[in-house]
Amino acid sequence: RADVRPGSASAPARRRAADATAPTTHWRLRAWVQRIAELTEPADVVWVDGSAEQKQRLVDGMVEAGTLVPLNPELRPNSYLARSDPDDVARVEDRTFICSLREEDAGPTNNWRQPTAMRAELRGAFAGSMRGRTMYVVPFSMGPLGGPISQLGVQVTDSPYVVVSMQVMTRVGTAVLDLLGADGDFVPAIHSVGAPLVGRDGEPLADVPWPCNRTKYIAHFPETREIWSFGSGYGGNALLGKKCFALRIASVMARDEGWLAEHMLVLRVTDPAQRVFHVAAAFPSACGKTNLAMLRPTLPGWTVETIGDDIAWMRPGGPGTDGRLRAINPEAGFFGVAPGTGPTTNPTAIETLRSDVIFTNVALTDDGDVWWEGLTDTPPAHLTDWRGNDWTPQSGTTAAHPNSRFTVAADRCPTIADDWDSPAGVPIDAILFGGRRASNVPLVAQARDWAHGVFMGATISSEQTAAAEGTVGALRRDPFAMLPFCGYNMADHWGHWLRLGAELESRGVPLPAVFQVNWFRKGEDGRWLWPGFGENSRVLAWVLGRVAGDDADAGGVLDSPVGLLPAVGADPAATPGALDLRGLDVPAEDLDELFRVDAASWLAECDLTEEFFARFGDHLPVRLAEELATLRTRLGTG
Ligand code: GTP
Ligand code: SPV
Ligand code: MN
Repeated sequence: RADVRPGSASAPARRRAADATAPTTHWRLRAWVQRIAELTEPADVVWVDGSAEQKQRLVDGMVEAGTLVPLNPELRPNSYLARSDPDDVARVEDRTFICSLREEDAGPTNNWRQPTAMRAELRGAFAGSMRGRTMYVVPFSMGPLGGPISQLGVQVTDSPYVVVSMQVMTRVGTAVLDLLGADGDFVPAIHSVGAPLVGRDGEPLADVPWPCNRTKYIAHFPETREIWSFGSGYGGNALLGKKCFALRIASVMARDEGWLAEHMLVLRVTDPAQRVFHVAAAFPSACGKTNLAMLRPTLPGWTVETIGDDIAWMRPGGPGTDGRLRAINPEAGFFGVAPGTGPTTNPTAIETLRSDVIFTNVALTDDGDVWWEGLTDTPPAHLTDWRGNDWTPQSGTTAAHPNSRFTVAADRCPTIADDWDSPAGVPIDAILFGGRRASNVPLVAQARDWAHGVFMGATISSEQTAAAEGTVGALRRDPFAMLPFCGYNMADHWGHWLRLGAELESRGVPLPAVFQVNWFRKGEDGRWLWPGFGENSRVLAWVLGRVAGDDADAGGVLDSPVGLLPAVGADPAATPGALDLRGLDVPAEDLDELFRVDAASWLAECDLTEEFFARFGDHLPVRLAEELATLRTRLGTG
């Protein structure tokens, strides 16, 4: 603990004090920590060693401060509830900035700020922002320690909630400093909740259980690979290893170095013949990644193991391998959506959440456990809601916030693969792109080739969810499910995918097969047409049958304008390539509707795609304009 109390020290003295306890010889890291301490003026500086003891001290302190409510240890051992400020409940996309040197490198879908101007603004916000608080220094690894696909970062933060969450979500502590050695590279990530406890004139300011600031900045400097986050303590705004590093900064690294950083789950499927496949899937926020990653197949004989639920880093295998794309999960925990998670929808998650969980913004039961919409069919008669108010089923509000979440270590998950943290990753056989679409998009369609697959990814649109501030339900383009997460020009991202595919193909390396899926199509009466969840195993089975080539020339596959569709209604035993619907109770007309391709609606969508593509000017890869033309031709015009 280094004492750097305000008023007690001049700037150089404060610097020296910040450095006094640094457990590393890494001079750049030490100098950076000193500079941030000088700017933010914390009362002291604590290096996070990753130990259980230090973590427990932080948890105890948060319980004392009212930030964490301990849950009933008999019902939910070693678990806590945090209630955030009601204005700090989700990612803030309109306050998320990509500060590349050139505006066109951020592209039309990111908020760009000129880096020098943004630095000046940030300095103003961060000046003295940690006064009276402890600044924690959190060295972390995204991916297994020392792995060939992994990357290191150091986050400073004045939020103990963030420190403890980072310890669940990433690998944190002294082992990372050992890897950094005296001069290793790391991504610097500065975080402050922006709520000092001492005013500019030295007057004390009151603390609250969830400090934050009305003004927020989630700023990224792609060229210098820095992250500055101010004003929020929530999720992707504050746990900087996650979206800020593992997607926005890592996507830039990946572009420069020939790999991929994607908003994707990764899972392993074993079929009844014991064949093993790996699938990566990109769905926008709150559109089903965690659920698919933890899927319990309803099809007999199939098993699914979880590797990751939110982010995948994929690289072509190096010398001595088959060269295929291999994926790791760079995280070490799940920050999952609570509402909708129940024993019938996601029993695996329910088991994962038995103990050792931090819940945020769910409801509290009278016996000290948690509840959220969808956990049980019938809500308890009385709850304390996510704002801390009395709640009954008559209240007319949700008891849990729609973006309430659980934070839990990956190894608590009963379906986690034994080798989920293998540094070399797993070879990817299939890639799925999905979204939340009440109409138009079929349950599943296969891309005819890689470029068509990239087109599918580039044209995803999805109804907006509560994972970010904004209008829930509004349809928007979310290419690759990366709209809020791509650290550079989105069209260049498509170009990067096309180039990587072409390069692998030219080396004779098999590419993953690409599919579009949609679990969320609705009937005219507004109900889901597809039961989803465990039944999605039927779609996985079809996808992997395609990958394995089981249906060659069997006629079970239909060549539609939007991609290859499974035959529906045929006997899958007699017709390989047909969708296996045995034992499923979905009316035939619903199945027809699930796969109906309405040419007029699709042509209207093509017009919107053309407008969307036009925003990217000459960054748009020609190949994607060609794919759009092909789609129009297949739909019957052009
Ligand atoms: P982020 O963590 O925000 O990236 O979300 P995610 O993509 O991991 O989504 P998640 O699996 O948490 O699901 C979000 C919501 O969609 C939850 O309320 C789920 O219950 C619901 N959901 C997931 N899969 C399905 C499905 O197959 N059908 C239906 N109807 N709902 C689903
Ligand atoms: C998402 O919004 O995609 C999430 C939650 O996974 S957050 O960590 O807040 O980004
Ligand atoms: Mn996500």
